[in-house]
Amino acid sequence: MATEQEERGALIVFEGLDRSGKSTQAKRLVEKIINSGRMAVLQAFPDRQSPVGEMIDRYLRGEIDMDEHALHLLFSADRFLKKKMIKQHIAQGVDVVCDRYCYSGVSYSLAKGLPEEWVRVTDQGLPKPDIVLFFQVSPEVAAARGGFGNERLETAELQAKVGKIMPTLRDDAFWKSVNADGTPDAVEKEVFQLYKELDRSQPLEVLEKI
Ligand code: DGP
Repeated sequence: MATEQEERGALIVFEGLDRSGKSTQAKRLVEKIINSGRMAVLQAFPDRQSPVGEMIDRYLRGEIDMDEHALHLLFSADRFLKKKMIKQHIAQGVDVVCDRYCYSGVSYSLAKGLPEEWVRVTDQGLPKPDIVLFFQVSPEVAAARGGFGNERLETAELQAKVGKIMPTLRDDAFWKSVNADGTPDAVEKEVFQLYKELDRSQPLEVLEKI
């Protein structure tokens, strides 16, 4: 009798603006996957607990200053340092759910005025997401969800720029828009429906262009 081939895990990325609800929904998805009998892990970027992420965290909280190019590379390095973990989990059938990925990296750095060609290459070679769930929230709903936090990049001006840039990175082959204006339960349902439609029949790919 032929042995049953185990399905690989999937790489699922949540992207969107601050206050779009993506962190809450990324956590909910992991719980829902686990409750449905699969294994899943959550990976937030930046990973503020890692040595590289700790430097980013200190910058974001205003404790240290940093050259913008160096900061961009640290964000990319933070993601590359998780490449092995992501690939191993996926090979073992574990889904990896990322709260932000390289699309935040490119959008924020472009919003700050770094050179486009350079910004777009530093994450090439990362595992390619099977799906990017792009959280779209209307300005009115975002405003009703409260003010920005106190961190360095949480200004209305920068967020507005990021909001214009991020949708331009869209790749219709694997980006899906999520209406993030809905109730948490409605958004959770929409996300899980998209999750269930994932195609795991091909091997995990490498991100060759952003
Ligand atoms: P979060 O922990 O999700 O609130 O993200 C921290 C802040 O860092 C947030 O303002 C967005 C920003 N950010 C996330 N990823 C990147 C990145 O790769 N590059 C840059 N420049 N900023 C990022």
